[in-house]
Amino acid sequence: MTKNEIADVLAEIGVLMELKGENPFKVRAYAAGARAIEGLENKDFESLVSEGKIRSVKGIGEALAAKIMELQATGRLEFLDRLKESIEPGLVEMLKIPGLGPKKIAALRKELAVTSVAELEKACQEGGVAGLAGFGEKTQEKILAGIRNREAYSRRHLWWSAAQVAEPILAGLRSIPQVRRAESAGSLRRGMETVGDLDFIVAASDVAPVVEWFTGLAGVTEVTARGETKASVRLEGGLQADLRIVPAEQFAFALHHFTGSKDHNVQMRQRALERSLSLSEWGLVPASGEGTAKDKAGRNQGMAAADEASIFAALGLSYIPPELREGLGEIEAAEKGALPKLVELADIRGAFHNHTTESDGRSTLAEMAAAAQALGWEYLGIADHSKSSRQANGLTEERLLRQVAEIGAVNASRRFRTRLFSGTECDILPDGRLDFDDAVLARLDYVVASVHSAFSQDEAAMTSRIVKALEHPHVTMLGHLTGRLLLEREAYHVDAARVIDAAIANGVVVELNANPHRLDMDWRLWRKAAERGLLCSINPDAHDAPSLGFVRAGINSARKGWLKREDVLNAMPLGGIEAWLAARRRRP
Ligand code: DGT
Ligand code: CA
Ligand code: CA
Ligand code: ZN
Repeated sequence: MTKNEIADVLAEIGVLMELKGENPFKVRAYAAGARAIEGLENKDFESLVSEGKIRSVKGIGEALAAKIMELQATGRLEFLDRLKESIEPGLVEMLKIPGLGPKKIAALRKELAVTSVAELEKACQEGGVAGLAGFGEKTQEKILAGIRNREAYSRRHLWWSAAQVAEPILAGLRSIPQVRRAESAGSLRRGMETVGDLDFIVAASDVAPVVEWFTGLAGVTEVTARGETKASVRLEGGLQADLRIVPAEQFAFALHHFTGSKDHNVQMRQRALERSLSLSEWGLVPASGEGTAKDKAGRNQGMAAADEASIFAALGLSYIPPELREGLGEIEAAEKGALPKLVELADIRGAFHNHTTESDGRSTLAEMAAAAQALGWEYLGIADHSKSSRQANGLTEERLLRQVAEIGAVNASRRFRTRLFSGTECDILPDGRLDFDDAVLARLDYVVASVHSAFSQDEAAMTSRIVKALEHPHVTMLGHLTGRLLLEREAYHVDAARVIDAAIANGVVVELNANPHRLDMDWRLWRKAAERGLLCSINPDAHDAPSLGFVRAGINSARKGWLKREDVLNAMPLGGIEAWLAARRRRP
């Protein structure tokens, strides 16, 4: 097991023990132990373990050391298995309800004897939760809302996790000898932030082996449909996948149809009708059908299309990338040849919102820099949390300035080809002030300002709080505009239009947080905002080195928001960025 996987297990033990209401000192020891090993470089961790010296790390006692060794050696932990068996699964499920931590759940179990989400819902409806110490009416309402949202959330999946499931299936389909072409379609291909189900379109010379392979996939828990040319399966984790197999000459039409969106398809079909043509998943044929050749199945023989571009061309349109197919004006733009040249992953030259082990990240500064260099990035901005974010181990002024010095030294050493910038993810305090003084902020290359507290403020208070921060001369960009966590937590109340106005007026960049759980600011707001001059920074908000790759999810949303390379700050080369940051700091 890797260092971070082991840290996850220790943290999980801490949560489960707290859930059981066990000794707070023991609970804290596991949380602290997890943090302590996260703070080590991978190679140091590995040598400490192999030399049996992990106890020498501050915060790792005898009991933890033994567990770490067992995990490292066997990849399992008997203690954890037994701990899990001793807890009702319903209690663990409750952890996913916003506002419910292990402590509160333990109290609910003790006072009301609830052990399942259904029992908890009933207790809330009967008003029993509001009466408990530390709960109250508001918390009770929030729990109920959380339980209701959970049902809607459970029907969809994050794009990122869906893509991870889809990729090996697609590769597998393509490796079947009878398969000529295979693509994923649907919302996954359109780069939607969440995905209902997977859609695969396959052109094959023989259908049976493809259906056989697909329904027999490892991870299939149920075959929900099996037909001559299609199949649907449910996969572990609840994701459903649809497969459609078509003759090669229909492939482009089927791919276009099942990519959607529905609105886009309706408009495309309408456009075809205006040209006396009929567009469907089968093909493009004369609408009337009078006097046209028929195929073996009696359908009108239509045009051939080797690819989707030919379908668009047949309707007088330039090629519309899948991300734009939402029925939001892409067809009109394609008709005029006015589609934007969308930003691409390869345009990204660096990123600004990233954490290290100094706050709540799990990779050190050097590990982050090495990962950025491996991606070929010209620069990497470090923006650890600020002091008010205590839950995230936010930096004090002293620690921040020490980090600035360290970053300066790393840059001077030329150890990495990637240039590091020192920043902060500075809390916007509930009254709109920043968490650091001007004198400290002035020492940084840039400042990301974010809301991490007082989420329940009303819209007016939250909006003026954020606007006030944007008016601060040291603020370079706004972090995650709404604080939403996709399929987990609703956005806080904020007037996005007013915030966008303020950002434009003050020359502040707004982040497109590319963490797959956030994708915030939402793509639906970007097109208009960018047209009005708002600059976007696609920020992975990485808490470990591999998560720099989250920019890929951010690119999906940026493209859905019609953004071009010029709209994206971190598509600028290093020289441009240095000049831009310097100009930004000189501004009155
Ligand atoms: P999802 O799965 O909810 O995230 O969203 P999609 O877009 O993947 O929807 P899905 O899987 O139900 O269907 C895939 C595509 O097939 C959809 O985007 C458009 C097309 N499609 C499905 N049903 C209809 C329909 O009733 N009318 C039209 N015009 N297109 C449809
Ligand atoms: Ca779908
Ligand atoms: Ca589907
Ligand atoms: Zn943040």
